[in-house]
Amino acid sequence: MAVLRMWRLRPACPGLSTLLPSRFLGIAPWQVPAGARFQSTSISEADLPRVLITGGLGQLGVGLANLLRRRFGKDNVILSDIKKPPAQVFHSGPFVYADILDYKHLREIVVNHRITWLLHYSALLSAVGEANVSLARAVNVTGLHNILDVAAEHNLRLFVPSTIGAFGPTSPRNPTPDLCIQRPRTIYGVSKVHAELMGEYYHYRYGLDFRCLRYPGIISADSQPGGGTTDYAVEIFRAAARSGKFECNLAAGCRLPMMYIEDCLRATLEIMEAPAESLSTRVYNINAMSFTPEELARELCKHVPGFRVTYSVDPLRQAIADSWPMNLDDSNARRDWGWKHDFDLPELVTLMLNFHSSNTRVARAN
Ligand code: VAH
Repeated sequence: MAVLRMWRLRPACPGLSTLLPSRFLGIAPWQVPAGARFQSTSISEADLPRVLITGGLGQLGVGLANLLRRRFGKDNVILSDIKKPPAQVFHSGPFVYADILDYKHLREIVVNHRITWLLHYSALLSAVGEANVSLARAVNVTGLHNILDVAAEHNLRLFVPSTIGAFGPTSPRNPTPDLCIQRPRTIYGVSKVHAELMGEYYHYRYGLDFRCLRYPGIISADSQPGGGTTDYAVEIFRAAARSGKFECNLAAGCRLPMMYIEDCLRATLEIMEAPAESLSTRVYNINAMSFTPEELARELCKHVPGFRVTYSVDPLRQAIADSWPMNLDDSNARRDWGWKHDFDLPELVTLMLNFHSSNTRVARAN
């Protein structure tokens, strides 16, 4: 059934007549006192955000929940997904079922848990999105619309991650600035450009506190990637620790921006806590390092002598990667809210191999 978005007249401010979806039924964002500003210093109990993370069982959700729970208290951060959580996730803090395609249920969660911040990670990534375009459109576009509406209705501070995938073959690639042509060639990239534009629209039209970072490929040790084009850069470390060889599905010279997960999660918390007046825009690039598979393999060989990489290029992933930036210009983020990365390629390789080597030793011992 097509959702009929009836809009109802509500004055946003003198002279500006603004329409709101009748399904809001709630109070308009501007009628709710602006959310407390969360400084990176001590926060009073009353100012602690009540956080909901959607898509919480993906590559970033659990790590993000752990970081925010350390900052704001375990019970103030609710992880959600449509899948059952592993036991250790379930016992690490509040977890709820949340289907972003079920708008009414989303509203119930926001109201029942007194949510004030929403970090929205439900999405199909680049490669899996191309394999199921209709599902990617539903989750990444219709799901986002539900998130925007519930955030505007309840005056939430909303974070939606964007990606290097929001750029395309006609974007400048090295470096890629915050503002430039964006004509991505994947449903993932198109949906993320849509998310950026819709988030900005809701910000300027309804006062929604929307914040967005364009992530590079994120490299994590204790969580799996979600079916993207940069997944090789996660999988190669486990292979190096376990077998000493790896078959790479991108070309040896394919340069992409990458970031260690700790930098990514810290940047997300920092943008969420940044004073609104420090933000010159609502969508920022963040950058850390940029490497090719052969550069990564060379760094790995310093730790794993004899490590061998063979190449079996996946045409789909290679075509996507060839349309993406090689480096992001993140000067606006560094100027506006003090963003800076901590991990470069040598530190990344050391950290990732230490994790996988210790896990491999444990696996062999058992
Ligand atoms: C993907 N890992 O490859 C994701 C990410 C920067 C890329 O969005 O689709």
